[in-house]
Amino acid sequence: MKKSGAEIFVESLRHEGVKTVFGLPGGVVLKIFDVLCQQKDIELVLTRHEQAAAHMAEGYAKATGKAGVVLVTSGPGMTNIVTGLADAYMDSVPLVAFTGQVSTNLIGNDAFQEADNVGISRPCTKHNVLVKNVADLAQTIKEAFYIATSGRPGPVLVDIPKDVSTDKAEFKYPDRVYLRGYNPTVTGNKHQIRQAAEAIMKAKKPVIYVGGGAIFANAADEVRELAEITQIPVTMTLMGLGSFPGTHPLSLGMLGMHGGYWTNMAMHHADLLIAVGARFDDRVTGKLSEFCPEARVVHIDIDPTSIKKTVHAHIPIVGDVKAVLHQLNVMLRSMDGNPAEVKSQRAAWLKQVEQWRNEHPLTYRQDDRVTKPQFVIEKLYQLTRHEAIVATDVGQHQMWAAQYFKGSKPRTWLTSGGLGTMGFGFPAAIGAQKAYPEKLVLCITSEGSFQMNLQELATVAEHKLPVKVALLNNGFHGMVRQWQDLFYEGRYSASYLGKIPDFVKLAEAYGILGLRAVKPDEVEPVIKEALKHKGPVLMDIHTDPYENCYPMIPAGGAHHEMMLEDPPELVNARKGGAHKRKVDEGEGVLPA
Ligand SMILES: Cc1ncc(C[n+]2csc(CCOP(=O)(O)OP(=O)(O)O)c2C)c(N)n1
Repeated sequence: MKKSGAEIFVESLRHEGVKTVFGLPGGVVLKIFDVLCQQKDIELVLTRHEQAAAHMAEGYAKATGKAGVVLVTSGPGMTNIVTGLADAYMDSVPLVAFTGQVSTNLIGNDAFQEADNVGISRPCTKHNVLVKNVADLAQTIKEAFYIATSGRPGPVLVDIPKDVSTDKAEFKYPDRVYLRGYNPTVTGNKHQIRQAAEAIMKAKKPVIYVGGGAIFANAADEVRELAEITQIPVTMTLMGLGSFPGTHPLSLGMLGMHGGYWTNMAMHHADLLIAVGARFDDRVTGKLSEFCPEARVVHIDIDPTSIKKTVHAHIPIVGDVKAVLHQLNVMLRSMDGNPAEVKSQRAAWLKQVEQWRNEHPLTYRQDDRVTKPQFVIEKLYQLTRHEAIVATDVGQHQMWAAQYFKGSKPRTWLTSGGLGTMGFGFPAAIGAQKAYPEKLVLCITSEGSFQMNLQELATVAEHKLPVKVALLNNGFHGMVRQWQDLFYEGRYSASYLGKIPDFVKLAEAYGILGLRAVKPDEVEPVIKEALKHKGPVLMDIHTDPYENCYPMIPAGGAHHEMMLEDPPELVNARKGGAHKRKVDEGEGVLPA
């Protein structure tokens, strides 16, 4: 029996095991929404803004490893997901976005709510396609899921014209995909893996540098095995956090612009860098010409175009990170049966790293008047017993969370790395909570980012999703204010957020619990109460408006050129300069 395009759509999603779709309806997708509401296998989460639907799907995908699914209408529905697509593209998140399109006979006519969805999304999708005939729909959906989740994952957009959703065709879901020219390499080249193993055995000061690719490849066990058998310390990118336990003695935590002093020093002095599913982003490398000046580089990545893109790889290995690390570990074990010997070889290097860590650990000064943001993150970390899935927004709070929330498991750290999208955190947390209703999901955000998608308070309320939002309220676009203090003589151009809503009342307006902590001694009781509460909670936690995030590699600086605290000019300026005036005028000082 023939089925309509809308029925084929739903059947195809069923075949892909899709349980949740995030979206918002409109004229050209009404038929699809109509079929969706008449079945029970796939739940539709109605979001209040399409951008949030895309970030929810990202959160879902990052937490589960499965493709997140988005369904929106043509025109503004599609343009509203562009940020989510670009975000997913930069962070290699598997996403399948279905967009409605005007009927095929109207395409190109500037029809009502027409947009060139394929053209607009081309630079920010791994693949995109306009379905012109209902007979192609099932095959296209099969390919979309395959492309989104295989190789280096990424977003795929499928554009479905209105008539394609209503036309009928025989339905048969394909059981395999063959795409000429798309065949990701899985197994690594043995010769290159042997070279890498030999380099590791010779190295005196090696560092393993892990990116988000290790998480998508489910390679955490292999990373740990590599580190432990070779006793090589491990640093992670912002996207790689969780791929190696942050509390492990060999963990160096995050590297790069706001990485640890000891971490960046280890990078600067390393003689061998083993890059695993990482892409040498500029926030990681700092000044390229002085990046790891003494190191030979082994670069393992599924995406050949990532290799040698910015940093020369002496030993490039293309392949699935999990498969390659397994091969490498087997080879290393066969080369060296005595880990204790390796340990003694590494002792001097590990001692040096420890010395750097002791010289300049992460620090902040908490008094009993103003709450330091780092203190809040530490409290959240302790009181959630390190068990939470954490989604963050973008800004200072994100960097402090990366520094102080030492994740131990992959897929429990959801953040926007490549695009740095404010507004990502709250919907991403909702997506993760939808995937794991029973788990503790925490959103660490700040008033700037939160206000970019706060309408989704309605979604958590409606679906009774118990997301705990910790909003570190410093009254500023804090990261912007930090740069203005450091590099623009304290001229706070558009960083001060004058009119901030009463977040407790806002939460209550949506029917959820709102809590406030103004003083440091109120922080712990508020977090405890939030964690005890069964439903969603919005915690408005007032933090020091003028705290800066360190260490920091200033733009254009190298790993060994970190700023560790406010420079004297800033301290002095705060006493009498422009910065002081801003404080005197009451800017950024939150009401008690
Ligand atoms: C959508 C978007 N717009 C602008 C920026 C630039 N930006 C980066 S951090 C930041 C301030 C973030 O403020 P807030 O969310 O309050 O976090 P805080 O730095 O105070 O912790 C801005 C505006 C961005 N990253 N994303």
